[in-house]
Amino acid sequence: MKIGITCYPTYGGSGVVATELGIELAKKGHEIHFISYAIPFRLNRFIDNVFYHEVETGTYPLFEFPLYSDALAGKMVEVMMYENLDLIHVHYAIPHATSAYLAKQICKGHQDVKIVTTLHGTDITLVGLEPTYLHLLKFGILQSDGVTAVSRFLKEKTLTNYSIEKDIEVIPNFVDIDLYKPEESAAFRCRFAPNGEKLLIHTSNFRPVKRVQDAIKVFDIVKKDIPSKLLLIGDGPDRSECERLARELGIEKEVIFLGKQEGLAQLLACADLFLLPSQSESFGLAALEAMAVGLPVISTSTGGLPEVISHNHSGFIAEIGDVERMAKYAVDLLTNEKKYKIFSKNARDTAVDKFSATKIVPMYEAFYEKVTNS
Ligand code: GMT
Repeated sequence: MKIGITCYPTYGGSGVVATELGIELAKKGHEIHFISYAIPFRLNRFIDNVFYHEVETGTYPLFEFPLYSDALAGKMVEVMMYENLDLIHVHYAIPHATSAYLAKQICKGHQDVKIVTTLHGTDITLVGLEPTYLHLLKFGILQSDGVTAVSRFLKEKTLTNYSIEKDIEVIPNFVDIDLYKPEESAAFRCRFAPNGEKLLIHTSNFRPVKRVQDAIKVFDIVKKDIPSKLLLIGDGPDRSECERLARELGIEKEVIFLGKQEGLAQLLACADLFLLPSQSESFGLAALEAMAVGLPVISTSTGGLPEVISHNHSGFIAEIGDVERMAKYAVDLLTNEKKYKIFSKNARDTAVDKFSATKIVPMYEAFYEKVTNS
């Protein structure tokens, strides 16, 4: 098939999923056209069957704000027509679904391009609920030829929050299990934990919804019992506050802020435990990537996380904000080698058995077939 893919190309799970999906589909012989305002950050090399079309917003004295949705629709029209797309798959509904709808209408008569929209998270749980976007979001979903959600939780939220009657297929996120894999002697481990300390890790975009401060509070309790370090990867609005908190708690030497990093798999492989204390999380791709490396995850019970992490099996789940309990779980695992090894294996096995590209990509292909034949 000839497939267009639109996503947010910068840091963020939806862009990662969209890019990895495009790469996997290209490997299987599909022709993939990414349409976005920047090259998706995991598309950092030449890949056969993959093309990239940049959306230029341009400027004009009248336009105080860039006209991104229109520019995107315009670029979609070009790619739909000149590359003869069968389908366009947009990731994160706002504003991608409505831009795709507009492009499809313009192309009508020339060709029938199907629209698939994948709902990822705050497009449904936060941004879409704002009065400015609510009607657009609902329209974009209803006008899509096929809609998928990354978890059962997100599907239910969509149907109830927006009183929508629409078939939504749950297709979970996936991970490259050959890239994200356990490593016996992880390269940088002794750089971060030179004296054999345990290494806790968290990766995110440091938005308030991630509650990164809770990861620091959990670590502060854990380190009183166990010599350990906390590795924080990523950047965003809460970073300064997190650095301040680490200084206030007097643990700034043990909390290592690495900022944005590319070689995430290697860094995860250095660690022992992944912390994800989020306020809201429709899936938790970061947790899945950690599990694939063999890290048990300690998370909150929010959103789709319980669909990824099994409590007392591949990790532990606590209430949002219950840092004491999360710390207790962490200490429990880090002081019981036998239990830790079982959890670590369960985490890797879950990623391989339920969330590998081999399992999930064919689900998208089957969905595309269904949509194009409807
Ligand atoms: O929805 C967002 O806040 C952004 C989005 C993204 O682009 O990173 O994250 C969501 O999509 C990811 C990929 O499907 C999920 O793993 C995240 O759980 C989800 N984030 C939230 O629900 C907060």
